[in-house]
Amino acid sequence: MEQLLQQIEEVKQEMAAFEATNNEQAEAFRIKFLGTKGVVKGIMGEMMQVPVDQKKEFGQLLNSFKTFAEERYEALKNGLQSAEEQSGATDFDWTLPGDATPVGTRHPLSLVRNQMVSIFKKLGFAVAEGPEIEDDWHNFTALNLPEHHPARDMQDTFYLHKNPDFLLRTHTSSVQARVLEKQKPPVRIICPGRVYRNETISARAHCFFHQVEGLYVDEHVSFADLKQTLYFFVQEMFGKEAKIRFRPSYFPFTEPSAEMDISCTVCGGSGCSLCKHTGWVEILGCGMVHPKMLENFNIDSNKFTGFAFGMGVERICQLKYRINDLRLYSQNDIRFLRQFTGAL
Ligand code: 2NM
Repeated sequence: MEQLLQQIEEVKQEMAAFEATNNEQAEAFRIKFLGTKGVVKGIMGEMMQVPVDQKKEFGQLLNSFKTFAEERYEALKNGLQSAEEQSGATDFDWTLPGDATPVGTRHPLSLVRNQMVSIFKKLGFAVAEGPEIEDDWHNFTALNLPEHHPARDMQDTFYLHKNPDFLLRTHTSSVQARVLEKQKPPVRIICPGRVYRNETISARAHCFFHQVEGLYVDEHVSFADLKQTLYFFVQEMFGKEAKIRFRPSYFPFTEPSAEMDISCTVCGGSGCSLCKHTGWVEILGCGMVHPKMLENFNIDSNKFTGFAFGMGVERICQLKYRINDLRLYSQNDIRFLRQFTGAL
């Protein structure tokens, strides 16, 4: 037993004196002392010779010996690491470019909607949002849509089966109704959002699309203000060369009402297939807010006037990027979406 104790002491001293200046030397320590045929294993094997009454004491001694060897090995490795850090000598090339994190691209409708919003913000419009599931009052009645107006038809509107007083909003005017309920004029808002109509899906129609509607109510708001606001929008969106024209139209919530065209974005007005050789393409509907609608919100229509407009984000996007099929917006075809990398 004495001999074994002495051997352990010697090995400990040898381990303590062991120096490693590189990985190979540390590995040599591991193989010599901790390897499967190493010194520590060998001494552990001596346990067999130990008399039964001393086994417990010796077992503890051998365990602490093994721990000593393991700790010494860890210390050698750590010493190498910190020496490496201090000298800066690593085999990692810090000049390599980083691994790029793959990111998606913004959806073209988001890009165009964001641009529309930022243009109207320059004119002092605030953004208002509201629910996509609406009630009849906010989507139709409050907006002066008469009881038997075709827009209310089951064919055009998605009603909730269980309670047909609820529906999927057919325009974001419902949000404007909610704002007028709470806020006294002056009101100057735009409402971007998704709207739903019961249409058969094709290249030119979808059961949902996106709108940006605007509303401005104050004293002395005129049709001239409407024209100038929309002209500013068109020049910012399509460039200074873009021209506009108004055609009389009809909407239940505005009187008078108009549709606005811009000079064709493809041919500039000389005539092509996009504008069907008219030189003009329609982009939005607008008008002066109907006095009956103002009165629905207890706004004195002798004191206050307002203008409103509504346009489709898909339509603006189509003209900007020459997209010819509405279904592309919702198919999530990566080949389509990737084309908008870096746009705007
Ligand atoms: C349009 C055309 C004309 C419109 C009306 C309103 C409001 F606030 F009075 F409810 N918002 N948007 C409007 C007017 C929308 O879209 C073709």
